[in-house]
Amino acid sequence: MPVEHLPPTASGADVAAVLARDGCAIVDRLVSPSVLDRTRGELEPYIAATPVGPDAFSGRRTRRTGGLVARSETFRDVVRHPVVLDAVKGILSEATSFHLHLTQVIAIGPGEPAQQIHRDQWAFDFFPFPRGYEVQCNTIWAMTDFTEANGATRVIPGSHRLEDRRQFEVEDTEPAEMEAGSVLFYTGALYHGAGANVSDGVRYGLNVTYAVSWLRQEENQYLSCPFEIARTLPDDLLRLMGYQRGAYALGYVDDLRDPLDALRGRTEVMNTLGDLEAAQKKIRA
Ligand SMILES: O=C(O)CCC(=O)C(=O)O
Ligand SMILES: [Fe+2]
Repeated sequence: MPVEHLPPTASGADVAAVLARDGCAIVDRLVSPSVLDRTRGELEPYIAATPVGPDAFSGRRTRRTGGLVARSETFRDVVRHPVVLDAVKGILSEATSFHLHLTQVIAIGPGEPAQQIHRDQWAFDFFPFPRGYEVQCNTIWAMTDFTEANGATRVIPGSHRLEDRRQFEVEDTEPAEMEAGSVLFYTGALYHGAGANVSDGVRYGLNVTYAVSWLRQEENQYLSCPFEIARTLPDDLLRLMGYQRGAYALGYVDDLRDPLDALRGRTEVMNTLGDLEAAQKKIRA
């Protein structure tokens, strides 16, 4: 079964519906490729300085460059694309809130073999989340065209419903081919992996993942983005990065202060009402 492609006019709810059904979806040309070219241009010195991976899973011919909120101004809009945020909210609807999990340019060099097929949510120490309960929503933006030859992500549509810890081969998967500017969504439960790059060019993907805010972030946003930069960022971006309480109280600072207030140097005690109401609703549900 191939990956479903949605037009650039799709809403976040449309994407979430396909994600719930298939575990993956592509939105074609959601942004102009020039936006991702600009992002890549801003990141180029960091990408050039990034060493290749230390093992087969990371990819010995693959560079993974992170810290993107701090390093690219254009990325700060990409990470908050409204269709993406609506889709993430839709698929992670069981949780009170979600946050950024990791930001990474994945540059797969020529000659890189295919990555092992896996679920990204195995990162949570292989905890067996209930089937159908999604905790993570991933995006990978095509900075260059994604073709089968250059290492387009390989996916198994519908596999988010399968049992855990399965082993699959590349032959069981489909390449998520898409034009630059398009974005592949896949949940943390979907079996997938980076494809082999048998072309002579580098495949650039922009991997931005989101998770429910009661799980620890894979990329530590508080340390990946220096405080001097964080203090200059808008509130909604900071909340997305984790400067907010997850659920009712997770992540508060000292005397029940909101993390954003703490970052901004404000001293008042947090207003708990909004989250308390949400928590009480869950108890009643
Ligand atoms: O780069 C890709 O296409 C996917 C990479 C991936 O799945 C991973 O590193 O977890
Ligand atoms: Fe993955």
